[in-house]
Amino acid sequence: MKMTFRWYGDDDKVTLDNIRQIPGMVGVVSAIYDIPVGEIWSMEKILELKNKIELKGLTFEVVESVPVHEDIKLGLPTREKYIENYCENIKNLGKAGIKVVCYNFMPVFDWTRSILAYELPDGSNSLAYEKNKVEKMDPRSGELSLPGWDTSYGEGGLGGVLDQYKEMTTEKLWENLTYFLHKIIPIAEKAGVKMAIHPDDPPWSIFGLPRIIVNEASLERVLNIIDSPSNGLTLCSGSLGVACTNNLPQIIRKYGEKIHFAHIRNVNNYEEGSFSEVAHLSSCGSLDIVEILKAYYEVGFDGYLRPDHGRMIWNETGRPGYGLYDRALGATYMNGIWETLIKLGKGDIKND
Ligand code: CS2
Ligand code: MN
Repeated sequence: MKMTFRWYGDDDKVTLDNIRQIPGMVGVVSAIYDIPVGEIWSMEKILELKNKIELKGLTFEVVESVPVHEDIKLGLPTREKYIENYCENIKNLGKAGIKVVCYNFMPVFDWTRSILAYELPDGSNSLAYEKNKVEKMDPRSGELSLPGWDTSYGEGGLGGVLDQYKEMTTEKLWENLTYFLHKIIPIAEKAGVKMAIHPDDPPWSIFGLPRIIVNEASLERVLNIIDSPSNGLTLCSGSLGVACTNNLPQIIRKYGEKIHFAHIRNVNNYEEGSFSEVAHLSSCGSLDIVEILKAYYEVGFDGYLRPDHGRMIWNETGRPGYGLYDRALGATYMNGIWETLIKLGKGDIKND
């Protein structure tokens, strides 16, 4: 397991100097943020980012994310150009030594929450999703815009994109994903890059838009589209874990070799469909993080792992879900579990 940390580049309040001081941190997960979705990331920009990270003694081997242009998800004729550009990006990233590219196939919106600073009993705050509130929201009203979203909606604005999705069905979206994968996976194989699809967050349809990467059956389906080491998964415990029917340790044991990137986030599921994000410690939420890491250990996971969203604690302010302190605590907690699993496995710690 290689412990990594997400970094949003020079605009991030969390610095590379902060990150390198987290014990056991080996690498940074990042992306180029100032190039519009669908355009080509130049070799120059990629190498500049890589050098910046490596100068601090950290590796840069995972990109999260190379966003997929809406025209590809919509299956429009214009997708050809965007798929070509996507392939160029994969080639360039491969040349720069990137091993894993994370992406998602969610129509229009990335992760969705109803509140960015939900107060937890200990006075910290985190992202939360209140089913009743989301159901009443009108995405066209503009009342909702979350930091993870790309809001460059093109000429027709957000309303225009939503209109384009009016006829979209779950099956059609699967067809468009299949088409995309048939084009990009052979390129990724040649480039030595492993593609890793991130599950939909939350894993159910919102605002009438279909969502397809939601459970074990969808992971099976995506992997069956093309059997290749380059067609793999980002397994996000927090995204899948808000649906109580998703058994994470079971999924990890089943698809272990296809999981290239692990996101560990804990969530507190109140009622089906409403949750808040919490500290990584198992007892703080609904997920058993030890069981999850044990499953990774048992399948011999040697991919990349990162603490996913954390709370805001100790008066920190910044990008919701992506502060320094709580994610650093999460990484340290997980490193402790991992060290214990290794020592138990080697017989260095006796159970009696
Ligand atoms: C989120 C997403 O769960 C997460 O990691 O913060 O923004 C995620 O990075 C994208 O959906 C991956 O493409
Ligand atoms: Mn995630």
